[in-house]
Amino acid sequence: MNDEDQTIVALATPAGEGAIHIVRLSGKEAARIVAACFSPLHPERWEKKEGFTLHLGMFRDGDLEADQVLVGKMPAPASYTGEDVYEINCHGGMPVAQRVITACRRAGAVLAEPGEFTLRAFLHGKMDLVQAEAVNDLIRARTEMAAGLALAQLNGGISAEVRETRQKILDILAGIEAGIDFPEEETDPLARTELLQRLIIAKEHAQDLFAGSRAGRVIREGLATVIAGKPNVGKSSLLNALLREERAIVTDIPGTTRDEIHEYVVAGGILLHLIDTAGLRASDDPVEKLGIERTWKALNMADAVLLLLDARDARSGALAAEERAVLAEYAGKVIALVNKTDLLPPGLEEWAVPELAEPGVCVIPFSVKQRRGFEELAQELKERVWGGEISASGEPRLASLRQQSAVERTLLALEKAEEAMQASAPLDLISIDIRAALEEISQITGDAVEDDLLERIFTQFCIGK
Ligand SMILES: Nc1nc2c(ncn2[C@@H]2O[C@H](COP(=O)(O)OP(=O)(O)O)[C@@H](O)[C@H]2O)c(=O)[nH]1
Ligand SMILES: [Mg+2]
Repeated sequence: MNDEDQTIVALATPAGEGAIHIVRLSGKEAARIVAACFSPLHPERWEKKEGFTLHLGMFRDGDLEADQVLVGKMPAPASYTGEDVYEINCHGGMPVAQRVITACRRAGAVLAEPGEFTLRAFLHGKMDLVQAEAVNDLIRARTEMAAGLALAQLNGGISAEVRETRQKILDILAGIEAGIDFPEEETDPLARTELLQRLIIAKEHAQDLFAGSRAGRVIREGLATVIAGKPNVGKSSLLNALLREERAIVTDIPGTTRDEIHEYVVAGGILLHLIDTAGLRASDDPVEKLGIERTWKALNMADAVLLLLDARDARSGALAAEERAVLAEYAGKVIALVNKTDLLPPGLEEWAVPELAEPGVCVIPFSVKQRRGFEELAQELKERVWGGEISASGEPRLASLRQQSAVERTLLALEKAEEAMQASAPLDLISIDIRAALEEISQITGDAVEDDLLERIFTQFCIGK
């Protein structure tokens, strides 16, 4: 990232041709740079120095007329970044935008790095880290729901909840430190009971945040849904049917799909991140073997596994070792789709396979060919994600992996502290866990962060944001 003293400039609109382009400028020198390049049509209005106004005029790069532009003026500290910000609306061709940017650079601005405007907003206290991430999520949202969630985060509701939990942890820490400083209280059982109660309340708050973040991640990133099964059971056919396009190659030759295919689709209001995989079987083909290794890795990472079985095998009880292994190892994530039921003699639908009859395994009779079972599948996925109903998209929750991991680590530290407290451990030992919880939760909103974390977050942004 650039030095904070520097004034940054970037194209805020997508590169290409359109009605207008917007060039953004932010920093200490922004006013001077614009003054050097911009000749307003109505100088008397421009000179009034009123913020949040638009001014027509000519933008110049030295003697060259760069473009006729509309300049938006947003002075510090009420601007997006908290610095003086100017937005130059120019005509929407790349050479025109390029001229405006060049003019700004010649007058002293430097090109912004991805996310640098939002980083400055964070550094100037205009928003916390959850809100900053929400800006990027809003831009990248693939579904209405994801956009709704990002907007809810941007409004700061979830940040307030995180801060409330953080405050509770701080209070406990203060209570414990008092106990350490005044050892007569250390032995006071009343004080310990009180601390334990407060600890349990803080833990419950963290639990709620964590539970919410799971659904949040699904909304934001999609439910990682791996389609697995033996070669030729119809995995790629299912992917194509869900996408309603011929995305993956489907043949009756076993072992056609060797590499993973990733696609996104909305089913039952849920964003599915679909992963079609190489069929599971013992193979001597080195390429297919690599593919199969990837399948197992994908299964480990999956939120849900659609295990496709061939209805004819499922009736005869002849499951392959690989199918049994998936059922056994990923029982909690598996939805068994017994495919090609169209090939069964009519009226035959009980599954002879004991593993499939076990409670907890969801089995759906299916036929990609006849589009049978898709409704039931969507219903089951909804059930798993929301417990049946789609929750209001506007409800604020944590969502990114970063936020989810931090709240999980907070929770673990609080659980450890609770255990230690129950076991009557000395207060100074317990305080170590409470401190760890405090550090973790402070990372979420950015009340305490390391620079490399900021770097990691903001480099994922677009330039100009
Ligand atoms: N009869 C019938 N054939 C199917 C069904 N689903 C897939 N197939 C066929 O099964 C063969 C293998 O399908 P494919 O999707 O390539 O299987 P994959 O190896 O698991 O990806 C193809 O010839 C498909 O047309 C189904 O529901 N019924
Ligand atoms: Mg395939």
